[in-house]
Amino acid sequence: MGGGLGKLDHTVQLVLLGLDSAGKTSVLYHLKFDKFSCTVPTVGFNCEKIKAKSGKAKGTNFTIWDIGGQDKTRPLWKSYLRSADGMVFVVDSVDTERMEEARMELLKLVKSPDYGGLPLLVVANKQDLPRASSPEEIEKMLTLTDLSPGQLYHIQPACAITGEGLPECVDIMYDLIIKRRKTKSSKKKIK
Ligand code: G3D
Ligand code: MG
Repeated sequence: MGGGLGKLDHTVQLVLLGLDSAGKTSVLYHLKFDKFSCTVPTVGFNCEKIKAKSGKAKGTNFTIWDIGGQDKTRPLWKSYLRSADGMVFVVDSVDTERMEEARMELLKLVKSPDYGGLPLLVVANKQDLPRASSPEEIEKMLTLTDLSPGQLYHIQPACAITGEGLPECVDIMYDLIIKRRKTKSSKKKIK
């Protein structure tokens, strides 16, 4: 690893999670190919490697695992978390009916022993649709402010069709991972 605390010079491993049809695979393909690609419901998982092209993360390699969101794959989520540097949780900003289900899944993940305090980026996807809830509303619906005080998180509005908001996701995640690394290192020093 190396590289000091202000820069990441290893490949960053991210897991992309969320309910089925939230837009995870669309987000992944937009990050990879810079354009919208038709998706089919993910069976098993998709994995793509991307290199950040701009911002602070420029030049950093990311491996992103999109693990499907159907009920039967949910028990698999935890094992991917153990080797991850951060979690991206995608929500459909229009689907308020399933927001409670998304909240429960998210909390289950964050509170699981495998989570280990990973930085969390919530992508409020489908912001192009007229009835999309705002990131602030989604933050409330997902009760993100109730997470433990040490849990680093950020909520980012996005649209996986146009790609709006997605380049920022890479930079925000990068920042959160560095922040967490600094906190971990200062805790070690205090001990
Ligand atoms: P998933 O991988 O989380 O299951 P997908 O979700 O990426 O397969 O997307 C599910 C559906 O939502 C797809 O539509 C996809 O085109 C659509 N979608 C994804 N992101 C956005 C977005 O930002 N805006 C809008 N309007 N639609 C989006 P279909 O029709 O193929 O089911
Ligand atoms: Mg998918």
